[in-house]
Amino acid sequence: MAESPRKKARTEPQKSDVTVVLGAQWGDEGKGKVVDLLASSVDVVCRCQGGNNAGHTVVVDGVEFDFHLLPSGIIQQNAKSVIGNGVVIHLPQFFDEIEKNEKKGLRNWEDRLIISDRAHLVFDFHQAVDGLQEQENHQKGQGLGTTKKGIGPTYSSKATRNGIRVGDLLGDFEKFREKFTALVGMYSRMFPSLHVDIDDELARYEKYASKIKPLVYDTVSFLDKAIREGSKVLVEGANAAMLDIDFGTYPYVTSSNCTVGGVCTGLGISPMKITEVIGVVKAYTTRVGDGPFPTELKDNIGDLMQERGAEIGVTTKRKRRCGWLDVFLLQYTNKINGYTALCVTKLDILDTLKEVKLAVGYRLNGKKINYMPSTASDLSKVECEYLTMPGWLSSTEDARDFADLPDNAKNYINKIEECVGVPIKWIGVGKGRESIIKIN
Ligand code: 2SA
Ligand code: GDP
Ligand code: MG
Repeated sequence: MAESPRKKARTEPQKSDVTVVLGAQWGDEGKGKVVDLLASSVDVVCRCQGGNNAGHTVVVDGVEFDFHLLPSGIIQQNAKSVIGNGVVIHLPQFFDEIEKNEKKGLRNWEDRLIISDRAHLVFDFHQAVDGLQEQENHQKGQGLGTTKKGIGPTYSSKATRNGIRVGDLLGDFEKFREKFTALVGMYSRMFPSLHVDIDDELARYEKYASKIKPLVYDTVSFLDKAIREGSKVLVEGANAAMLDIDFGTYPYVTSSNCTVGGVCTGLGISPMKITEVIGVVKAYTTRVGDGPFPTELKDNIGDLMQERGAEIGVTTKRKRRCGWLDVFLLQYTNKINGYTALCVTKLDILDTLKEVKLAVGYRLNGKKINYMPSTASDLSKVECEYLTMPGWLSSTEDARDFADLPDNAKNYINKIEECVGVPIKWIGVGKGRESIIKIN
């Protein structure tokens, strides 16, 4: 007797192939490079949250591409790129980014890129408000050090339900005009110094509407179909776990969920479909912007990391703060993200250090703690317990196999793996696509 379709549906799990790449620290771990590496064998690459605050670098044949809103996989001819509903889009800067990358050789992107009709729009006034809020906060000594890309104000508009989505721009333009005018009105009341030329902006957006129309899709159905048909999907997280609006160092965070939950809400895919979660870990720690940073080094070792690592913000050109690798923090972000593998990047930057340190525990008010403090004030008081290991004082740049690494570098990697309890599958030893060790 033939099996009943109901029983079949219950007993046969749907196969899927969805790999997620997430920042495990405070961002800039090298996610762009990891996505580029994996994208050569996938069918779809997606961005699920954040906006053009992100800066993801990919170096191909000596040419450096920096992506902000575009998924880093856009340079792969074989894959479709998706900007999901959880992303916030500033259209003028989106088109600038495309133009800039076209000059570097990006071709036929329009055949490969689709954008969710549910994604929210960032307007110039959101960016202006971001700047004004930062200015006010700085005066009170409470600046967050945002990128001023309008991320916080746009996600606020989304949460207060008067945000404007891509679909609104493509629908009845009169309704768009009404919503836009109402939103400007609200912000002008809050910030009297804000000036918006509404007619000018609307004329600009009427043009953007026709430019963007061919790219806009119901990405939920697109991804559902792709996954059902067996496509390999890669999701590129932006920012990182410690900048997550819920789990990061609030309020010194961005305004989206940069942990694994943001993948489901930002693309409309079930958690059951996610098959791999790759945590990208820089071999030391960096943070750009304000907020607590327990392993920060304000000495010549921190300067060395900043200089050798060229630790400069891809979006704002700010110097990144640097410090030792914090495995206590990685254990925390692993609780949230459930990494199936780690990629450790920028090991080469530590090549010249006599000794290297790992923060393996936290003390608060003299007592050992086994949790990540939820307040910025407690986290700023934490004292780290360090494990000191000898450095390797030789170049790792040409290593392409784990066996090629100096013993002390192997020990460092093994210790990270042991402390976090997740296999390290890749080690970055240079900027270029080829500068990576794969561990099977
Ligand atoms: P925002 O602009 O509201 O998201 O800022 C809030 C906090 O989030 C931090 N943030 C970042 N941290 C690391 N990298 C980011 N992208 C750029 C890069 C940053 C840059 O790749 O280098 O160029 O400065 C990024 N975006 C946001 C931000 O510093 C605030 O602490
Ligand atoms: P993302 O935001 O996580 O994509 O990272 P960013 O692009 O903001 O910053 C990472 C920087 O490190 C970029 O300049 C990369 O080119 C560079 N990078 C990535 N992996 C490595 C590595 O293994 N070694 C070195 N030296 N640089 C790397
Ligand atoms: Mg970055």
